[in-house]
Amino acid sequence: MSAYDTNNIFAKILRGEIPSTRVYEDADTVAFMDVMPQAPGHVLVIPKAGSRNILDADPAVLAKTIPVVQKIAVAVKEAFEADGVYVAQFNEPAAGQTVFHLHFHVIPRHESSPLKP
Ligand code: DGP
Repeated sequence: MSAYDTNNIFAKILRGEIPSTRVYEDADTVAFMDVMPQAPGHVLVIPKAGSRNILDADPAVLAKTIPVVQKIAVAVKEAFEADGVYVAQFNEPAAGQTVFHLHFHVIPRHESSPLKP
């Protein structure tokens, strides 16, 4: 596994070098809208601490990030009047990861447009 690259897109978003639509921020975590949403309301939750993905993440960072994932999931479910919320997280290219800063996808889902298997 490669080392964490401080020039990844999400690190640039954290530093304010690339614009983003932030919907949440605290001392350790940021959430912003995905520019390629899989559904309206698709939010990405990232820790400010740099790790490539969950495989090299500090468990203490994960412990601070997951409650924010929950908070965002509850918020998008309400805001988008969703029937459910999809939470996903990919690690390494073989698993579909394209941006190499740990992130969680939070996507509201509706019965009228269920996820395809
Ligand atoms: P993943 O496959 O899990 O690594 O997903 C990366 C996500 O990041 C993908 O849904 C698109 C999103 N994304 C890529 N570039 C940008 C960007 O510059 N800004 C924002 N807000 N999202 C981005």
